[in-house]
Amino acid sequence: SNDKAFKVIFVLGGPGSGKGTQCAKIAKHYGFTHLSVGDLLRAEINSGSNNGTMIESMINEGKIVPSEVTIKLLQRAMRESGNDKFLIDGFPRNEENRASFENLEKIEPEFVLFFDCPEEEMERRILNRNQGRDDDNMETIRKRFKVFIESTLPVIEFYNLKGKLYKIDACKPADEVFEDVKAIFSRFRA
Ligand code: UP5
Ligand code: MG
Repeated sequence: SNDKAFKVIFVLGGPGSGKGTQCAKIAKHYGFTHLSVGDLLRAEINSGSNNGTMIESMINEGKIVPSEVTIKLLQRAMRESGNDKFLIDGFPRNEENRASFENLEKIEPEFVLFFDCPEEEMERRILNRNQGRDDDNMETIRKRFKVFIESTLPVIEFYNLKGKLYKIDACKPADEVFEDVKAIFSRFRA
């Protein structure tokens, strides 16, 4: 837990919906620290950590890594950033992630962005990305889509019912998507 008044925004959306792309723009424009939990997990694999092999096999199966692991990585990154406002990209991915983060950190998100994009477009984007990600193959992509629908959509619906969800059409060009993002952030400027 923490005693500082951290501001957290969760950024959700299917695989390849453009979370990372939009978070980079938001971070730059509004001074948030962008924490992609997928990137933190990949860094953990590359660091040769004890958990590396487990994390790697879960990512290759499109499965959700237990929140004991992801929340520790998030806590460390938040502490090391020195910032007090965070875009948490790709987390919480299931109900267990959501409840654990809330219980441990005693933080609720300010709001939640949902980048909504059809699967055909997400698939096209992932297959064109060419960044050498081990999970960017058709077999794993299908598993990632399935896990998103089964586990992450219910979290998105949870925040929708709380009135905290902002759904954005992510199918447009990235700059147009960012215009819609800015319209949402402008309502929350203190
Ligand atoms: N692109 C972006 N926006 C575009 C636009 N508007 N028009 C056209 N092209 C656009 O974008 C994907 C590609 O599309 C890029 O080439 C981009 O240029 C282009 P990107 O911004 O990278 O999309 P993003 O949503 O970030 O896609 P990503 O593949 O990173 O999403 P995933 O949710 O699949 O991946 P993540 O890294 O978050 O997680 C990977 C795995 O880690 C998970 O499957 C899971 O196994 C594990 N994980 C956990 O277990 N727990 C966690 O909490 C998080 C991850
Ligand atoms: Mg990403």
